[in-house]
Amino acid sequence: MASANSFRSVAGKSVPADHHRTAQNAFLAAVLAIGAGVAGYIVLAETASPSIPFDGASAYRYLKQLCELGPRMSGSPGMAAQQKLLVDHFEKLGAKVSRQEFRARNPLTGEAVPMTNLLIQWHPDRKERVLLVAHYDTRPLPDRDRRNPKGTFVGANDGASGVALLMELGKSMPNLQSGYGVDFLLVDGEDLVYWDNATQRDAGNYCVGSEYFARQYAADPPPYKYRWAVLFDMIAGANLRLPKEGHGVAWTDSKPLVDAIWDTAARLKVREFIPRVEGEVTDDHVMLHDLGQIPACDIICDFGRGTSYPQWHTQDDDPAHCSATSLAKVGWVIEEWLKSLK
Ligand code: 1BN
Ligand code: ZN
Repeated sequence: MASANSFRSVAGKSVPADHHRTAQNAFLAAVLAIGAGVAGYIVLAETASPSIPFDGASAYRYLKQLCELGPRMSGSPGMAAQQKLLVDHFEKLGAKVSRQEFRARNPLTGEAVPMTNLLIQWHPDRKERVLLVAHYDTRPLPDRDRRNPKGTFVGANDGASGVALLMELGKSMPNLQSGYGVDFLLVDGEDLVYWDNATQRDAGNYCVGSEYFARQYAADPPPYKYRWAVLFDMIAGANLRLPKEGHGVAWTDSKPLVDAIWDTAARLKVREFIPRVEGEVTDDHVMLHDLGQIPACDIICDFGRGTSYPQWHTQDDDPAHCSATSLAKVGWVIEEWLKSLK
Protein backbone atom coordinates (compact mmCIF):
# COMPACT_ATOMS: atom_id res chain seq x y z
CA MET A 1 0.00 0.00 0.00
CA ALA A 2 1.23 3.53 -0.78
CA SER A 3 2.08 5.53 2.31
CA ALA A 4 3.33 9.07 2.96
CA ASN A 5 6.93 7.91 3.32
CA SER A 6 7.02 6.59 -0.27
CA PHE A 7 7.25 10.30 -1.45
CA ARG A 8 10.75 11.66 -1.64
CA SER A 9 11.39 15.40 -1.13
CA VAL A 10 13.32 17.46 -3.75
CA ALA A 11 13.54 20.56 -1.53
CA GLY A 12 16.67 22.70 -1.94
CA LYS A 13 17.29 21.95 -5.66
CA SER A 14 16.74 24.56 -8.41
CA VAL A 15 14.62 23.06 -11.21
CA PRO A 16 14.29 24.53 -14.80
CA ALA A 17 10.82 25.87 -15.86
CA ASP A 18 9.90 23.13 -18.38
CA HIS A 19 11.11 20.63 -15.89
CA HIS A 20 8.46 22.14 -13.59
CA ARG A 21 5.75 21.22 -16.15
CA THR A 22 7.12 17.70 -16.48
CA ALA A 23 7.23 17.46 -12.72
CA GLN A 24 3.66 18.80 -12.55
CA ASN A 25 2.47 16.21 -15.08
CA ALA A 26 4.32 13.51 -13.20
CA PHE A 27 2.67 14.71 -10.00
CA LEU A 28 -0.80 14.59 -11.63
CA ALA A 29 -0.07 11.11 -12.96
CA ALA A 30 1.07 10.04 -9.51
CA VAL A 31 -2.13 11.45 -7.92
CA LEU A 32 -4.26 9.57 -10.48
CA ALA A 33 -2.24 6.39 -10.00
CA ILE A 34 -2.51 6.64 -6.21
CA GLY A 35 -6.27 7.32 -6.55
CA ALA A 36 -6.65 4.22 -8.72
CA GLY A 37 -4.43 2.29 -6.32
CA VAL A 38 -6.52 3.33 -3.32
CA ALA A 39 -9.77 2.44 -5.12
CA GLY A 40 -8.28 -0.90 -6.13
CA TYR A 41 -7.06 -1.46 -2.61
CA ILE A 42 -10.52 -0.85 -1.13
CA VAL A 43 -12.02 -3.37 -3.58
CA LEU A 44 -9.16 -5.78 -2.75
CA ALA A 45 -9.92 -5.47 0.97
CA GLU A 46 -13.57 -6.42 0.42
CA THR A 47 -13.23 -9.27 -2.09
CA ALA A 48 -11.04 -12.33 -1.79
CA SER A 49 -9.46 -14.28 -4.63
CA PRO A 50 -12.16 -16.58 -6.06
CA SER A 51 -9.61 -19.39 -6.61
CA ILE A 52 -9.08 -19.85 -2.85
CA PRO A 53 -11.62 -22.23 -1.28
CA PHE A 54 -11.90 -20.26 1.97
CA ASP A 55 -14.29 -17.32 2.06
CA GLY A 56 -11.96 -14.46 2.95
CA ALA A 57 -14.59 -11.84 2.06
CA SER A 58 -16.91 -13.29 4.69
CA ALA A 59 -14.08 -13.43 7.27
CA TYR A 60 -13.28 -9.80 6.42
CA ARG A 61 -16.93 -8.81 7.05
CA TYR A 62 -16.64 -10.43 10.49
CA LEU A 63 -13.46 -8.45 11.12
CA LYS A 64 -15.30 -5.21 10.28
CA GLN A 65 -18.30 -6.19 12.40
CA LEU A 66 -16.03 -6.75 15.42
CA CYS A 67 -14.28 -3.40 14.90
CA GLU A 68 -17.65 -1.65 14.68
CA LEU A 69 -18.21 -2.69 18.32
CA GLY A 70 -15.39 -0.24 19.15
CA PRO A 71 -12.50 -0.95 21.55
CA ARG A 72 -12.78 -4.41 23.14
CA MET A 73 -10.40 -4.09 26.05
CA SER A 74 -10.79 -6.71 28.80
CA GLY A 75 -13.76 -5.87 31.03
CA SER A 76 -15.11 -3.13 28.71
CA PRO A 77 -18.66 -2.77 27.31
CA GLY A 78 -17.23 -3.52 23.84
CA MET A 79 -15.82 -6.80 25.15
CA ALA A 80 -19.22 -7.72 26.66
CA ALA A 81 -20.96 -7.01 23.34
CA GLN A 82 -18.33 -9.07 21.51
CA GLN A 83 -18.82 -12.03 23.87
CA LYS A 84 -22.56 -12.04 23.18
CA LEU A 85 -21.99 -11.86 19.42
CA LEU A 86 -19.46 -14.73 19.50
CA VAL A 87 -21.46 -17.04 21.75
CA ASP A 88 -24.50 -16.56 19.47
CA HIS A 89 -22.40 -17.09 16.34
CA PHE A 90 -20.72 -20.33 17.41
CA GLU A 91 -23.82 -21.82 19.08
CA LYS A 92 -25.79 -21.23 15.87
CA LEU A 93 -23.09 -23.20 14.00
CA GLY A 94 -23.57 -26.12 16.42
CA ALA A 95 -20.56 -25.77 18.74
CA LYS A 96 -20.52 -26.35 22.49
CA VAL A 97 -19.42 -23.02 24.02
CA SER A 98 -18.11 -22.58 27.56
CA ARG A 99 -16.74 -19.61 29.47
CA GLN A 100 -13.75 -19.73 31.79
CA GLU A 101 -13.88 -16.77 34.18
CA PHE A 102 -11.16 -15.25 36.31
CA ARG A 103 -9.88 -11.84 37.38
CA ALA A 104 -6.89 -9.71 36.46
CA ARG A 105 -5.66 -6.24 37.38
CA ASN A 106 -6.24 -3.19 35.19
CA PRO A 107 -2.75 -1.62 34.85
CA LEU A 108 -4.29 1.84 34.23
CA THR A 109 -6.47 1.97 37.37
CA GLY A 110 -5.25 -0.89 39.58
CA GLU A 111 -8.84 -2.21 39.76
CA ALA A 112 -9.86 -5.85 39.35
CA VAL A 113 -11.10 -6.70 35.84
CA PRO A 114 -13.49 -9.60 35.13
CA MET A 115 -11.91 -11.80 32.47
CA THR A 116 -13.42 -14.53 30.28
CA ASN A 117 -11.80 -17.12 28.03
CA LEU A 118 -14.25 -18.68 25.57
CA LEU A 119 -13.86 -22.36 24.64
CA ILE A 120 -15.72 -23.44 21.49
CA GLN A 121 -15.78 -27.21 20.96
CA TRP A 122 -16.51 -29.24 17.83
CA HIS A 123 -17.06 -33.02 18.16
CA PRO A 124 -16.52 -32.85 21.94
CA ASP A 125 -16.54 -36.68 22.17
CA ARG A 126 -13.14 -36.97 20.39
CA LYS A 127 -10.33 -37.59 22.89
CA GLU A 128 -7.37 -36.37 20.78
CA ARG A 129 -7.84 -32.69 20.04
CA VAL A 130 -6.33 -29.67 18.27
CA LEU A 131 -6.52 -26.25 19.89
CA LEU A 132 -6.86 -23.22 17.57
CA VAL A 133 -6.29 -20.01 19.51
CA ALA A 134 -6.72 -16.25 19.08
CA HIS A 135 -6.85 -13.40 21.56
CA TYR A 136 -10.04 -11.39 21.44
CA ASP A 137 -9.19 -8.46 23.71
CA THR A 138 -7.76 -5.22 22.35
CA ARG A 139 -4.97 -3.16 23.84
CA PRO A 140 -6.20 -0.27 26.06
CA LEU A 141 -4.37 2.42 24.05
CA PRO A 142 -2.69 2.89 20.64
CA ASP A 143 0.52 3.66 22.52
CA ARG A 144 2.87 3.40 19.52
CA ASP A 145 0.87 6.05 17.64
CA ARG A 146 3.12 9.09 17.23
CA ARG A 147 0.18 11.47 16.68
CA ASN A 148 -2.28 10.27 19.29
CA PRO A 149 -0.98 7.60 21.69
CA LYS A 150 -4.03 8.16 23.96
CA GLY A 151 -6.54 7.82 21.12
CA THR A 152 -8.92 5.02 20.22
CA PHE A 153 -7.62 1.54 19.40
CA VAL A 154 -9.95 -0.84 17.54
CA GLY A 155 -7.42 -3.63 16.88
CA ALA A 156 -8.48 -4.86 13.42
CA ASN A 157 -5.36 -6.96 12.93
CA ASP A 158 -4.25 -7.13 16.59
CA GLY A 159 -7.50 -8.45 18.09
CA ALA A 160 -10.15 -9.03 15.42
CA SER A 161 -8.19 -10.89 12.73
CA GLY A 162 -7.75 -14.25 14.47
CA VAL A 163 -11.32 -14.15 15.79
CA ALA A 164 -12.73 -13.38 12.33
CA LEU A 165 -10.74 -16.26 10.83
CA LEU A 166 -12.16 -18.69 13.42
CA MET A 167 -15.70 -17.33 12.90
CA GLU A 168 -15.44 -18.30 9.24
CA LEU A 169 -13.59 -21.58 9.86
CA GLY A 170 -16.35 -22.65 12.27
CA LYS A 171 -18.69 -23.11 9.31
CA SER A 172 -16.73 -26.15 8.07
CA MET A 173 -16.01 -27.69 11.49
CA PRO A 174 -19.20 -29.79 11.84
CA ASN A 175 -18.23 -31.66 8.63
CA LEU A 176 -14.49 -32.02 9.35
CA GLN A 177 -13.51 -35.62 8.53
CA SER A 178 -10.80 -36.30 11.07
CA GLY A 179 -9.98 -38.47 14.05
CA TYR A 180 -9.20 -35.24 15.87
CA GLY A 181 -11.66 -32.99 17.59
CA VAL A 182 -11.08 -29.25 17.26
CA ASP A 183 -11.43 -26.60 19.97
CA PHE A 184 -11.28 -22.87 19.35
CA LEU A 185 -9.95 -20.95 22.34
CA LEU A 186 -10.55 -17.19 22.45
CA VAL A 187 -8.30 -15.81 25.15
CA ASP A 188 -8.88 -12.63 27.08
CA GLY A 189 -6.11 -10.40 28.43
CA GLU A 190 -3.38 -11.00 25.88
CA ASP A 191 -2.85 -7.26 25.58
CA LEU A 192 -3.95 -5.77 28.94
CA VAL A 193 -0.82 -3.62 28.82
CA TYR A 194 0.18 -0.05 28.02
CA TRP A 195 3.49 1.69 27.54
CA ASP A 196 4.33 3.74 30.64
CA ASN A 197 6.38 6.77 29.63
CA ALA A 198 7.39 7.50 33.23
CA THR A 199 9.09 4.12 33.73
CA GLN A 200 9.88 3.54 30.02
CA ARG A 201 8.35 0.04 30.39
CA ASP A 202 5.17 -1.83 29.59
CA ALA A 203 2.76 -1.66 32.53
CA GLY A 204 0.66 -4.81 32.99
CA ASN A 205 1.18 -8.40 31.91
CA TYR A 206 0.80 -9.98 28.49
CA CYS A 207 -1.06 -13.27 27.92
CA VAL A 208 -2.91 -13.55 31.23
CA GLY A 209 -5.84 -15.43 29.63
CA SER A 210 -3.69 -18.14 28.04
CA GLU A 211 -1.66 -18.36 31.26
CA TYR A 212 -4.82 -19.02 33.26
CA PHE A 213 -6.08 -21.57 30.72
CA ALA A 214 -2.75 -23.43 30.58
CA ARG A 215 -2.39 -23.57 34.37
CA GLN A 216 -5.93 -24.96 34.71
CA TYR A 217 -5.31 -27.52 31.95
CA ALA A 218 -2.16 -28.74 33.74
CA ALA A 219 -3.64 -28.69 37.26
CA ASP A 220 -6.98 -30.27 36.42
CA PRO A 221 -6.58 -32.16 33.12
CA PRO A 222 -9.77 -32.76 31.12
CA PRO A 223 -10.67 -36.27 29.83
CA TYR A 224 -9.05 -35.42 26.46
CA LYS A 225 -5.63 -34.29 25.32
CA TYR A 226 -4.47 -31.43 23.11
CA ARG A 227 -2.05 -32.83 20.56
CA TRP A 228 -1.29 -29.43 18.99
CA ALA A 229 -2.05 -25.75 19.61
CA VAL A 230 -1.94 -23.16 16.81
CA LEU A 231 -2.16 -19.45 17.63
CA PHE A 232 -3.35 -16.86 15.08
CA ASP A 233 -2.22 -13.31 15.78
CA MET A 234 -2.22 -10.43 13.29
CA ILE A 235 -2.88 -12.52 10.19
CA ALA A 236 -5.02 -10.07 8.16
CA GLY A 237 -2.54 -7.32 7.23
CA ALA A 238 -2.84 -6.11 3.62
CA ASN A 239 0.86 -6.76 3.06
CA LEU A 240 1.07 -10.10 4.86
CA ARG A 241 4.40 -11.76 5.72
CA LEU A 242 4.44 -14.80 7.99
CA PRO A 243 7.95 -15.94 8.88
CA LYS A 244 8.21 -18.98 11.15
CA GLU A 245 8.13 -17.86 14.79
CA GLY A 246 11.36 -18.67 16.65
CA HIS A 247 10.09 -20.40 19.81
CA GLY A 248 7.96 -22.90 17.89
CA VAL A 249 10.97 -23.90 15.81
CA ALA A 250 13.30 -24.15 18.84
CA TRP A 251 10.95 -26.43 20.83
CA THR A 252 11.60 -29.99 19.64
CA ASP A 253 8.02 -31.11 20.35
CA SER A 254 6.60 -28.20 18.32
CA LYS A 255 8.93 -27.99 15.31
CA PRO A 256 7.07 -30.78 13.42
CA LEU A 257 3.89 -28.70 13.78
CA VAL A 258 5.55 -25.57 12.38
CA ASP A 259 7.07 -27.56 9.52
CA ALA A 260 3.75 -29.26 8.68
CA ILE A 261 1.89 -25.93 8.46
CA TRP A 262 4.57 -24.12 6.44
CA ASP A 263 4.94 -27.21 4.18
CA THR A 264 1.18 -27.14 3.59
CA ALA A 265 1.46 -23.48 2.58
CA ALA A 266 4.33 -24.30 0.19
CA ARG A 267 2.26 -27.11 -1.41
CA LEU A 268 -0.58 -24.60 -1.95
CA LYS A 269 1.88 -21.95 -3.17
CA VAL A 270 0.80 -19.53 -0.44
CA ARG A 271 4.03 -17.56 -0.44
CA GLU A 272 3.09 -15.31 2.49
CA PHE A 273 4.23 -18.20 4.74
CA ILE A 274 7.99 -17.61 4.72
CA PRO A 275 9.92 -20.79 5.63
CA ARG A 276 12.56 -19.17 7.81
CA VAL A 277 12.75 -17.64 11.29
CA GLU A 278 13.12 -13.86 11.54
CA GLY A 279 12.52 -13.45 15.29
CA GLU A 280 10.64 -14.72 18.29
CA VAL A 281 7.75 -13.36 20.33
CA THR A 282 6.44 -14.13 23.81
CA ASP A 283 2.84 -14.65 22.82
CA ASP A 284 0.00 -16.91 24.04
CA HIS A 285 1.62 -20.02 22.52
CA VAL A 286 4.47 -19.73 25.08
CA MET A 287 1.96 -20.14 27.96
CA LEU A 288 0.27 -23.09 26.29
CA HIS A 289 3.62 -24.76 25.66
CA ASP A 290 5.54 -23.97 28.85
CA LEU A 291 2.68 -24.23 31.36
CA GLY A 292 0.28 -26.59 29.54
CA GLN A 293 2.93 -28.83 27.93
CA ILE A 294 1.09 -28.55 24.60
CA PRO A 295 3.23 -28.52 21.42
CA ALA A 296 2.43 -25.09 20.02
CA CYS A 297 3.18 -22.54 17.33
CA ASP A 298 2.32 -18.92 16.50
CA ILE A 299 1.19 -17.80 13.07
CA ILE A 300 2.02 -14.10 13.42
CA CYS A 301 3.06 -11.45 10.95
CA ASP A 302 6.28 -9.49 11.19
CA PHE A 303 4.96 -6.44 12.99
CA GLY A 304 6.19 -3.05 14.16
CA ARG A 305 8.09 -0.20 12.51
CA GLY A 306 10.07 -1.03 9.39
CA THR A 307 7.99 -4.17 8.80
CA SER A 308 4.94 -5.19 6.79
CA TYR A 309 2.53 -4.04 9.54
CA PRO A 310 3.73 -0.63 10.80
CA GLN A 311 0.18 0.05 12.06
CA TRP A 312 0.82 -2.26 15.06
CA HIS A 313 -0.42 -0.61 18.31
CA THR A 314 -1.47 2.56 16.47
CA GLN A 315 -4.86 4.07 15.63
CA ASP A 316 -4.30 2.89 12.06
CA ASP A 317 -4.70 -0.77 12.99
CA ASP A 318 -8.09 -0.64 11.29
CA PRO A 319 -10.03 -2.59 8.62
CA ALA A 320 -8.61 -0.41 5.83
CA HIS A 321 -5.16 -1.88 6.52
CA CYS A 322 -6.45 -5.46 6.47
CA SER A 323 -7.30 -7.70 3.57
CA ALA A 324 -9.83 -10.41 2.75
CA THR A 325 -7.20 -12.15 0.63
CA SER A 326 -4.81 -12.45 3.58
CA LEU A 327 -7.57 -14.02 5.68
CA ALA A 328 -8.47 -16.36 2.81
CA LYS A 329 -4.89 -17.56 2.44
CA VAL A 330 -4.38 -18.30 6.14
CA GLY A 331 -7.80 -19.97 6.36
CA TRP A 332 -7.06 -22.15 3.34
CA VAL A 333 -3.71 -23.31 4.71
CA ILE A 334 -5.13 -24.16 8.13
CA GLU A 335 -8.13 -26.00 6.71
CA GLU A 336 -5.84 -28.09 4.47
CA TRP A 337 -3.51 -28.81 7.40
CA LEU A 338 -6.47 -29.94 9.54
CA LYS A 339 -7.64 -32.25 6.74
CA SER A 340 -4.15 -33.73 6.45
CA LEU A 341 -4.01 -34.79 10.14
CA LYS A 342 -4.17 -38.54 10.60
C1 1BN B 1 1.10 -9.50 20.00
C2 1BN B 1 0.22 -8.56 19.66
N1 1BN B 1 1.62 -9.15 21.17
C3 1BN B 1 1.06 -8.00 21.54
N2 1BN B 1 0.20 -7.62 20.62
C4 1BN B 1 2.59 -9.90 21.90
C5 1BN B 1 3.84 -9.16 22.11
C6 1BN B 1 4.35 -9.03 23.39
C7 1BN B 1 4.53 -8.59 21.06
C8 1BN B 1 5.54 -8.31 23.61
C9 1BN B 1 5.71 -7.89 21.27
C10 1BN B 1 6.21 -7.75 22.54
ZN1 ZN C 1 -0.96 -6.01 20.70
